[in-house]
Amino acid sequence: MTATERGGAASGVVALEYIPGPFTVPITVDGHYRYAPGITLRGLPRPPTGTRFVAWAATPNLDVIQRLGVVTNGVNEVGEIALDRFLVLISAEAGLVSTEPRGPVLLRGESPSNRMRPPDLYQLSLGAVMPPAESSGWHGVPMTPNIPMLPSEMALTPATAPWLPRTDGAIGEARPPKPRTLRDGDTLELVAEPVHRTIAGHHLVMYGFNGAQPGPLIVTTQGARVTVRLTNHLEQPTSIHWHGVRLDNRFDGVPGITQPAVAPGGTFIYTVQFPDAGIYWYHPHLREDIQQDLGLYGNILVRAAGADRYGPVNREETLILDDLLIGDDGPVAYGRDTPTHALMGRFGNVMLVNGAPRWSAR
Ligand SMILES: [Cu+2]
Repeated sequence: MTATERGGAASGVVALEYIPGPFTVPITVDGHYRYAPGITLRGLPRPPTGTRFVAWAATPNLDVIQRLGVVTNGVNEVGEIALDRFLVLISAEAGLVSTEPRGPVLLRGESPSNRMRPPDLYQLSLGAVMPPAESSGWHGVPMTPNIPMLPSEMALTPATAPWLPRTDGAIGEARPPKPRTLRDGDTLELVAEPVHRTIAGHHLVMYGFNGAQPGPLIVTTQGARVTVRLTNHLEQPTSIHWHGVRLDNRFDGVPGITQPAVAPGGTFIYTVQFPDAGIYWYHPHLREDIQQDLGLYGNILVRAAGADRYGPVNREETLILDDLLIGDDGPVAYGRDTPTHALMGRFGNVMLVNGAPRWSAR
C-alpha cells in the first residue's frame, strides 16, 4: 500500500489469500472473486481519542465500497473481499463507523487485477472522455450485466467506421454444409458468396462457400493432389489458406506473400496436396476478423493411406466451432478499414457448432 500525505511514514501490505472451497477459484454466487485479505500495517500514527483505523475495499470507480474492519499496526485478519478489481483504503474514522469512509485516507493499495488497464484509466473513470458523436454509427459491445463497466470506457468507439456486409442484391438462404469427397486429380469449385442466416432470432448476412455455411467438409485421402478453383463473389478481396496442410508455398493462400488477393469477381486456382493424414481446416487469409467470423471456413478430413491407422469406430463426426458477437440490435459491426477487437477475430457471445447454435450427436 502507498501512504497518502496524511499517512506519513505509515506502510502496509495486503496479502490476498484464497478462500478454500470445492473449486480452484473461489467465487460468490454472482460470479465475483473472493479473497481473504491479511493486512499488515506499520507506522500508523497514534489515532486521536475516539478515532479508529478502518480498512475498506472498493471498486476502482468507488461504486461499491465494502467495510473490511478495524485495523491496527501489526497483522490484521479482516472480512473477505468479494470484488474482481478493487482498491484497499485505510482511513481514520471518528465515532461510529458507517458504511463508507468519512475520515481521511492514510493508505491506499490496489489489487493486481486492477493493474491491467489503459494508461488513461483515470481520465476514463472520471468520465473526462467525451462520449462519441451520435453519428459514429457504433453500438456498444454487449456486456455481462454483473460486471461493472466504466461508463466512459463503454463510450469509446474504434477509430474506423463500422462495417457490415451489404444486404442488397440476391442473397440466398444458407444451406447446411455437405461433405465433398475428393479423389486424387479431382477439381473442386469453391465460390465465396454472401448467404442469409437466421441465428438466435437475428437475420444476418453472412459468408459461405457454394451457398453453404460452413463450407463443405473436404474428405480426401493421404497422398491425393486436387485442384480447387476459388471464385470470389464477395464485396471484398479474399483467398484460401489450407491450415496445417503441407503444400507448395504459392498455394498457401496468404495475400501479399504467396499470391495476390483474389479481387471481387476474380478467380484463383489452387493445387492442394495432402501428404499427411489428419483433420485440417481452410479459411481466408484476408480480413479474417470479418471473413472467418462470417463463416468462410470448412474442415478437411484426410484419411490415412493405411486403413489400420486408427482403431475402428461406428461413426465419425466432424465439428467446427465458431463464436459470433451479436448485440441487442443485431451483429456488432466490424471495422471498415481495420480490425477493431483482435486481428483474426473477436470473442463472441453466440456459439456455433458446424454453423448452428444447437448441435446434438443424435
Ligand atoms: Cu489458419
